[in-house]
Amino acid sequence: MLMRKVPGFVPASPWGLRLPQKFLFLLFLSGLFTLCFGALFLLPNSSRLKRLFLAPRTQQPGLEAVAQVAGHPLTREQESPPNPAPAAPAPGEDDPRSQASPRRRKGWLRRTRPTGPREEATAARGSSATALRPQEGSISSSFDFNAFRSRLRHPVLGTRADKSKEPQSLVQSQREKIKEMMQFAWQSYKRYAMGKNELRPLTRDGYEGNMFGGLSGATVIDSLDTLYLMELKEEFQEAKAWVEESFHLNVSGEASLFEVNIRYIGGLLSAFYLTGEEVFRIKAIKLGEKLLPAFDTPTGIPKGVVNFKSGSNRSWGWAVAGGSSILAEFGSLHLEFLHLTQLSGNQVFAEKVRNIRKVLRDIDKPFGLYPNFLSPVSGNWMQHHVSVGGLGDSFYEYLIKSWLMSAKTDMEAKDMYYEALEAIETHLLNVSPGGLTYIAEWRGGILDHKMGHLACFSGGMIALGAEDAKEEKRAHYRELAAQITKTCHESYARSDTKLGPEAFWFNSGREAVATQTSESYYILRPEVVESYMYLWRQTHDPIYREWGWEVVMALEKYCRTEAGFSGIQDVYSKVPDHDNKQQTFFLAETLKYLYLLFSEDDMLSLEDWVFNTEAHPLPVSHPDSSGRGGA
Ligand code: DMJ
Repeated sequence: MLMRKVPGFVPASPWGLRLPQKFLFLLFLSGLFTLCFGALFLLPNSSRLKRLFLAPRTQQPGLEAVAQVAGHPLTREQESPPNPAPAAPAPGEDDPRSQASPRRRKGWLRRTRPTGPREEATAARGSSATALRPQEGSISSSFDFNAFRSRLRHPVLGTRADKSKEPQSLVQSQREKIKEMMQFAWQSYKRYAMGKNELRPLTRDGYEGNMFGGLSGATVIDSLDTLYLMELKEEFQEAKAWVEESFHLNVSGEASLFEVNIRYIGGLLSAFYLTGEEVFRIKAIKLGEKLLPAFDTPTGIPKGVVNFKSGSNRSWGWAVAGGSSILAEFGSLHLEFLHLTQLSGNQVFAEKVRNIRKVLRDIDKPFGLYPNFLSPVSGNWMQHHVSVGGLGDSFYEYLIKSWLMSAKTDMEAKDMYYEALEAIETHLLNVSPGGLTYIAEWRGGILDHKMGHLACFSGGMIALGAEDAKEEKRAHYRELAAQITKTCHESYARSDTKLGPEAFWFNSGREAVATQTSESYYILRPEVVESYMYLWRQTHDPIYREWGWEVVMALEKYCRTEAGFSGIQDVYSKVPDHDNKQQTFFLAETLKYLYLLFSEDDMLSLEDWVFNTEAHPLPVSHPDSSGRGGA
């Protein structure tokens, strides 16, 4: 139909609307659109829609990284974990339980020596992009993995040329035996407890414990580098796949700052430095951020327990009426936290441990000794109990290792270590009537003539530090290290099982033996074989391999069960009463140190690596050709 123009007549639209009506209609439509769009932001968990609409802005990786570096470590997991169950997916994550478990990534050793930045970038994209969840995959780093690897003095796994005098076939078969033990420990764990923190070999199930704040898989993370080192390739891939797919940080329990640091962060950092796989770096940093609330105290000395949900902290109830932080705990963060800063670019980690160092350097020390309990509120010692065993041990270890890890530039750590060692020698060191050298415990000037199994790491530590002592002290420290290690061996040799008790005394004619049944247990601890390993590397005296082999035999005889290794209740009984626990440090430390004891010196050379207190290797910060340190 033809519409004829009639003056003064405004034609209606096809819907019969006139211009003012049209205008009103359009206004209404645009209002409706604005309302709907705005509502997207009010919907719960609208992040996916936001991403859809705002992709170019919110997905800039740089922005997130800036927030991290600026010391705003709030992660989504920290903000409000919606589900404390560790196996549940994080918000926005796909449920890994619904995915087929991919068996993949052959050729694992290829990544150990990336040939160039392009290969590294490709590998990082290829392996990690699939592995990392959206919110976990975006911590940028200026860390140059290839440059770091090129600064190492030795191939990571050594050149396989054992220079010892023993017949190669013997050493090789001993090493193979230890590898078989690791394989058995891992496979038993995998079969009965995969993803749980520890295996209970008698009941053939898993155990979570209460130290890790709801985090799972402590055995997996503690095992990664040992599996890698022993070239248990398939097992390493299983462990790595579990980290990629099932290691969730959205947990909300209470965790031990110390244990999470030495086992999880240490394990992840080592796995990263050994493989260059991004998944380990990212998860280590994210987990490090979750530990930061522990440091919110007036002195900056962290409390022992951090609540992953609320971000609150507290001291252990047993630590001097709940008011103290423990020397070995807050004193054993330095190595890992410096590496967290190196790998994240976030200075906050290094600042935290530098502050701890400052507090400890400046405080008055009774007779030059460091007591085990310090108030995180006042910064004063809370009790004059000094020990190189439990509660104190790894603080001393981290001083000498900080010096070594800094490529011998951290003079403060060096000075503090040798001063502390002098004080220990003057006030705690003793020789028993039977001629055994031991380090006693000190309670306000009174000595307990006992050594804990934990204190037996000190032989290795003193050996490690001997070389950099004043010249006139070097031989003395080497001898002291050998004597202490011999005493610890005696504590093994004097038991019926040839395994050592938790604590042994030097009283009333009985030496290097436990005096109470409550101290007669052995829980697969590493400290004695740790010292054998350091002493072997320093002296090549075959006695250390002999002693190490005695331990292997005893472990096989008394601790091996059908479904894994277990601690025993009484080292003085030939009928083993198993404690039903395969400790994570058995795989991280005991078996690793035994394996290294029967390996050539340049496998994880001490020129390139320091071991954290859970035996996770962390690299020395060798300077580059321009003289700049790697860390
Ligand atoms: C490990 O977790 C570490 O070695 C820590 O420093 C002390 N004790 C256990 C093993 O005995």
